[in-house]
Amino acid sequence: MRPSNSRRVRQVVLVVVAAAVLLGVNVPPAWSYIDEWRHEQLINSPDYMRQYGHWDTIDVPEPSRVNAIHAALLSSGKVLLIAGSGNKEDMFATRALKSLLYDPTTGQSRMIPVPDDMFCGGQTTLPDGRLLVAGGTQRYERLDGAVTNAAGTMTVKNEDPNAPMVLPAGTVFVSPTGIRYRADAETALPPATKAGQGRRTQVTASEKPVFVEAIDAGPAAVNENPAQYQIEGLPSDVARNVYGQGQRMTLRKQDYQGTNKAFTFDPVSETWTRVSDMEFHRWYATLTPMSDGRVLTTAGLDGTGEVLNGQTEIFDPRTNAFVERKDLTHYFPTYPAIFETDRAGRMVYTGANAGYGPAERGREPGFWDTDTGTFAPIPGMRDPDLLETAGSAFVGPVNDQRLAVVGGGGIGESPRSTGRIDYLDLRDPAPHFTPGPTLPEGVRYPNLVDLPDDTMLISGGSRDYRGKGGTNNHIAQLLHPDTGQLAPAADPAVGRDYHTEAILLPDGRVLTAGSDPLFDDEQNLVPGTFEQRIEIYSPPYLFQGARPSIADAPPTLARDQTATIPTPDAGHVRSARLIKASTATHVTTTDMRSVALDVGPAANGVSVHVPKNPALTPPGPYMLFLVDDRGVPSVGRMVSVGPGRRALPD
Ligand SMILES: [Cu+2]
Repeated sequence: MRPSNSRRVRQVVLVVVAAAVLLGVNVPPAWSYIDEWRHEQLINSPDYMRQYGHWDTIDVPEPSRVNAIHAALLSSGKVLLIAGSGNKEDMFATRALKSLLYDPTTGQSRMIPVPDDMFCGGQTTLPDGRLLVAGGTQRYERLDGAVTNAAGTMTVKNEDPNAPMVLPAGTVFVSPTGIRYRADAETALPPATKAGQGRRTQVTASEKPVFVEAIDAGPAAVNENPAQYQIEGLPSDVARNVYGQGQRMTLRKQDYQGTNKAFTFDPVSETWTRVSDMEFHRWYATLTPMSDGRVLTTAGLDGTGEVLNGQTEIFDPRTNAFVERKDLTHYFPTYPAIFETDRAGRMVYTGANAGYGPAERGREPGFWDTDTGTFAPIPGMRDPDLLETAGSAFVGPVNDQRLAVVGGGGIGESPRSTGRIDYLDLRDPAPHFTPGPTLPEGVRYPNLVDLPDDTMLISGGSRDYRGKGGTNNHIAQLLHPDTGQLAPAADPAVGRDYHTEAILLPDGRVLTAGSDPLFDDEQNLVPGTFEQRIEIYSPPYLFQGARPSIADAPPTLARDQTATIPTPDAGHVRSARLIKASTATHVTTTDMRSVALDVGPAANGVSVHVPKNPALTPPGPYMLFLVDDRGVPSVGRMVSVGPGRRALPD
């Protein structure tokens, strides 16, 4: 293995210090100065940057600092960093909910309030370029010992087959002994369902869970037994049909709760719009774009803090609504890494996930067929118990159908992590994981970014849970898909553990943001500070001299279309890539993909051909890159690709 950058620097410094000792210079005070000076000299030298690239730290001015939990590249070329409450309960309480629009070409930024707490929601880009964010935080967790009022899940039932029922947030449920509990969210119940005829008619009540909390503090409101609860204020004829069933009301730890709200962000008007609610409340949901333009919505914690039991729904951008798919019931932990394969409707779950769920359920990687609902496990993963907080992504062009699973850690607050990289070749007749290289350090929360030269940047992360014990990995690597091997990249200055993200910019650089350490010191005594600096990586290809250029590009490209791309550098262009404008959060970047286009000659430029298979190119905004014979990419041009197999209107 090659020495890390810091080791290379130390070697240089050793030589300098040895010389200083010979000359009788006072070494100890000189050491740190020489070390730092030599380091700066080295990492800013042209030779170094040509080989390892370069990082630039951006200290965003105070009014524009956010706790970046989510990042998305928009079709405008700007980056939206979403904080919501930013994992700060005081911000949640005062509804100081933020997003920051950052323009990487000018460095300008603008704060845009968000209409609800999108902290830890799911996200993806829609075919028309809007960003969809679904779910987020309805309520912060309460740890053991911090719970003052007994609380629990109320299953609200509606036995009336003729009328839906909406119970507003704040609805009060009364126990058989007269204790009052208040619901923290609205409950919308459809009518009950009827089956059969006449006297054989069977009515099945509709039901929805809602979290309720005793109005009075103290143990008197604890009730460990199931009971039926009346709803305060309902007329008696309605109360016959609508009531609550509580399992137990306790003072135990309460997990985060998800919202059912969903919003889109329009990159043109730069405004948020509420769309229809999800069928389920979700915190830590995964949104996977599908080849037909719809969005598969899976997993999360529900409105009572429980892991969803496999309920799946699909968002349709034509109706702006979610519809449950009752036939899709596979159980996943939160933020499961689910990608669409090159067969429309056939999903692959790499086993990577982030957050919540039992050790024994939903952890196994597999193919999930959304046409049949079946799930087929994929064997061969190394360190299968270290997949929480792992990263996964298509590596190289998506046409090659090869995924990499990178790093990860044990479940929950486990100190264990791995540097394992395993590959999965979906083209194999019997797909199975095969061993790839190992990172120099174990890593949770690695940021993975596909670059236009087909390498993948792996950066950031920490060895222990949320950077505990000062374990942030200050290293970066470039994974080469042709050899399957790693090469060291320059070291980032900023450490990034939990709540971090990275995305490719149209100019070929990579923006990294966020990091939410549990502690700021190695002794784990000082509470952690959210990292608000942005750091941008310029890969080695930006230090090789002139870049090929794109003189013009069509605003849209269709599947199976051949288009001429005018360029003065046609003689040197070797490849063309469409890289999807992706979103990133919690190691779950399900919409990142690079599509290889066939390149041919054309007058005053090159011709490019878009693959016919829609499952390779889900509709939406992409960056078009021309790449020359040295692996140097042009600046990316934003183009819209689509529509899917079920055509979407303009
Ligand atoms: Cu989170």
